[in-house]
Amino acid sequence: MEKEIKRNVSLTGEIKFTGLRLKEPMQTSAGFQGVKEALRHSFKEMGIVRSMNTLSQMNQENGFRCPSCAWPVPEHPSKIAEYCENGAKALADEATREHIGAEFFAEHSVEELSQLSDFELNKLGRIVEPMLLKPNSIHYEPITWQDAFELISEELHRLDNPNEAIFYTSGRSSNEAAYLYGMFARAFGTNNMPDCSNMCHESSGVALSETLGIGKGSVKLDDLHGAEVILVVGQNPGTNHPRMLSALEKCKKNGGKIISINPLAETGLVNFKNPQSVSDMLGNGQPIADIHLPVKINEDIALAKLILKKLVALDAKISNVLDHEFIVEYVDGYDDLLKDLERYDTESLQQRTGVYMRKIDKVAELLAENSKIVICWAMGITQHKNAVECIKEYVNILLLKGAIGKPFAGTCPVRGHSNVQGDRSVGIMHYVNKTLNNRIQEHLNFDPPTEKGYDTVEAIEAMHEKKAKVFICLGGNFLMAASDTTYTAEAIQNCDLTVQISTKLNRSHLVTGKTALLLPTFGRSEKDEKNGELQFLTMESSTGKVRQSKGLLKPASEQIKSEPEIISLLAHTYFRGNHSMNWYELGQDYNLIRKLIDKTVKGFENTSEQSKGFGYYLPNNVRKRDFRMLPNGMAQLSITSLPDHQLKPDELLLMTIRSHDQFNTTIYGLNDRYRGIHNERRVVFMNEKDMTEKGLTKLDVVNLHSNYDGIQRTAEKFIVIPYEIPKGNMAAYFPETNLLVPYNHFADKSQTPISKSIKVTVEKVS
Ligand SMILES: Nc1nc2c(c(=O)[nH]1)N[C@H]1C(S)=C(S)[C@@H](COP(=O)(O)OP(=O)(O)OC[C@H]3O[C@@H](n4cnc5c(=O)[nH]c(N)nc54)[C@H](O)[C@@H]3O)O[C@H]1N2
Ligand SMILES: Nc1nc2c(c(=O)[nH]1)N[C@H]1C(S)=C(S)[C@@H](COP(=O)(O)OP(=O)(O)OC[C@H]3O[C@@H](n4cnc5c(=O)[nH]c(N)nc54)[C@H](O)[C@@H]3O)O[C@H]1N2
Ligand SMILES: [Mo]
Repeated sequence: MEKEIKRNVSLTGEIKFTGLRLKEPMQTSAGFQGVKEALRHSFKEMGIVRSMNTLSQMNQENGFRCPSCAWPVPEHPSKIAEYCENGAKALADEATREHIGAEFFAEHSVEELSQLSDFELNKLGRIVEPMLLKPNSIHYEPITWQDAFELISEELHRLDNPNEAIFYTSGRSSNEAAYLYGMFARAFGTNNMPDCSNMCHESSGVALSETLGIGKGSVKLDDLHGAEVILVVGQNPGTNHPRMLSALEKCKKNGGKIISINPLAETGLVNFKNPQSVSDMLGNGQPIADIHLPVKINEDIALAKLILKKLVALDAKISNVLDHEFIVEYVDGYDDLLKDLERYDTESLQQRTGVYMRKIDKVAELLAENSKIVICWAMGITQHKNAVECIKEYVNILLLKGAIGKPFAGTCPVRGHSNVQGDRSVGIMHYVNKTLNNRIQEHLNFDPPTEKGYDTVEAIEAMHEKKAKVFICLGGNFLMAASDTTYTAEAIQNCDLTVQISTKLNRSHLVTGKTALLLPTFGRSEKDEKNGELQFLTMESSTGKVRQSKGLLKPASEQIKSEPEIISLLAHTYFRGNHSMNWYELGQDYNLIRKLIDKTVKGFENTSEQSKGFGYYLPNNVRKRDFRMLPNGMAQLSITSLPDHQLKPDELLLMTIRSHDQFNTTIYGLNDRYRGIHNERRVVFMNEKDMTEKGLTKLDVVNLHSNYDGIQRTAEKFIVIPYEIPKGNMAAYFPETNLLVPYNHFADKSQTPISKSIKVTVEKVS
């Protein structure tokens, strides 16, 4: 046994300012500037010819799916550009010509690399060969693929119990890779499959399952185009789902109204220039949001209750404000809801929201007059203690309006990672799905485990308590994505073996278990050939459509392998032929994987064929007003309560948000140009009144502290930026602020960390 050492690795990199330049927040998004920015990134990373050829294939019929967000592609994508600035950045990021391998790691230890910032780490480039970090070393060294598989399999065989292993998935993996991975975890004997959804839309899954019977959204892209009113709640589409703005614009052109509900007036919702429309690019852009409600952080329940009360009051005066026919036939809990709403008085609800009553009245009127209503939401709603109730309260609005299961109306949880929804569909989940388990028994001929596994929070706790010893990650950057960076680091470092199947270097590769493996894999844009046959993969969009993706670029190195092949070879090595599935052949021909998906996963059918062209929709009962999945066969109205944060006098609520130049923990650049921030990430946005109360002035430097259960957590050195944000609220970027999020505070029922409402105090340091 090799002697192990304690590595002196940094969780933050050296904390330094990079040279803030402030400008006015921007009034319009995208347009020429967006395209220019996109091309600037692509050319720098990929070279001009390679960029143009590759971008022209992104999201086109026979091309590859954008690796950025999960927004659906229209049936007739624009030939000019069916991508956005941030999609192009995501592509440039994975298709970079910078590479790192054995020589690089021999020169730089993990201790030294950990001093770099996340931005600097990502810039180093693609990992091009498998690497091993031994227990007594601070340098990664090369290892052959077969030796890597043998090492993992040996560690897995050594465990006393399969539940001592954890299999994490980030949402960029294809359906094929995720399916194989999920089936391998089950065949190995565990449901320990935390995934990025746990930190993301888990709250949506729970709330929608409990109210409507299926944990996914119900709208298709065309529904947004024809909606009369769209609410965009807790979401920043200008940065995180830019192609969604085209759908909102189309809705407006068709006469629809857009309402934004967000503590911040995010650029893009205010004004938008469509890069696909030449006339727009020359003009001033379109104002997207007709009404913006600057709700205080986590006061959405108060706001939605107020809207509901107003709708009920209007219904008493005017006919057809609420859809009584729909309610009688399909909805449970109407009388109870009405009785409960009477308990709240209008003025105190309004005060909590911080929004002018006349603006709320306008929204209530719009909702009263129209019935084709779509509600879109993202992390501003899902990452609070009461996230599930928040979503249910918005579903209440849709149910009273009968805006479910008919054209141009419904739920639209806007998913994050480009295939996070697909990964769930094909079996990445920590809970037990009985239907799936029965089909596994029938078609894959093995008995899957029947005990619930760990989600993200439970996985961290289990590793911390040394109940889990092997941690395998299919993509992602678990250390920086999860809450409570210090605690999570301790947890990971307790493991005997950590394995990262990744494209680019991140901090989860440096803060590791005693032994660590780095297994480099293909990006979405790369050509995947097996035995002379060009392979394709499939993904599911936010609206439940399954489509093919075919990469076209030469892979970053001959020594990297595709995700499905890596998993198939690992399983093949682990089982050595003693299993009902032929793992080896599955990694050589992905059609074989799709055949198994079709057999075992509900709704998938003839996927190799049907996913061609513009793909096919998975069935969705809510679209047919079929609520038989629910206990009494009815959609459920919910009674929720108002949050009580019990803020101490000096505490403010902090939301951790994304800048315009990042994809989750991958930092592409240091600008957040829509918010007027250039060349700096260590900033905190504050209301000027809060600044005055705390004796702070613009550009002061502060430390942020959170205090939960008697434990003080600190994130150091942020520059104070006065900003239009409700009083009592602050915003700063993740992952720098994840140090502040206590691992054991999360949403009820979904266990999603409270990343959008952290109680924080501010300490001036200079
Ligand atoms: N370019 C780019 N695209 C991405 C990503 C990325 O990092 N970069 N990440 C992808 C992923 S995984 C995801 S999940 C999505 C995330 O997409 P978003 O959810 O848009 O991302 P966030 O930056 O977390 O923004 C949350 C928004 O909610 C608002 N908000 C915060 N708290 C509240 C609240 O209490 N109530 C209301 N009404 N609003 C609130 C914030 O002001 C902010 O506008 O984007 C995906 N797409
Ligand atoms: N405080 C705070 N924390 C948050 C959030 C927040 O809003 N606030 N948001 C949460 C959300 S919504 C999410 S989804 C999670 C994200 O959590 P993760 O999905 O774990 O994190 P990412 O930053 O998306 O992962 C980036 C890494 O994935 C790898 N990668 C990229 N492309 C590929 C690929 O094609 N294959 C493989 N195998 N690897 C690849 C690269 O090595 C890259 O460094 O973070 C969560 N954490
Ligand atoms: Mo996400």
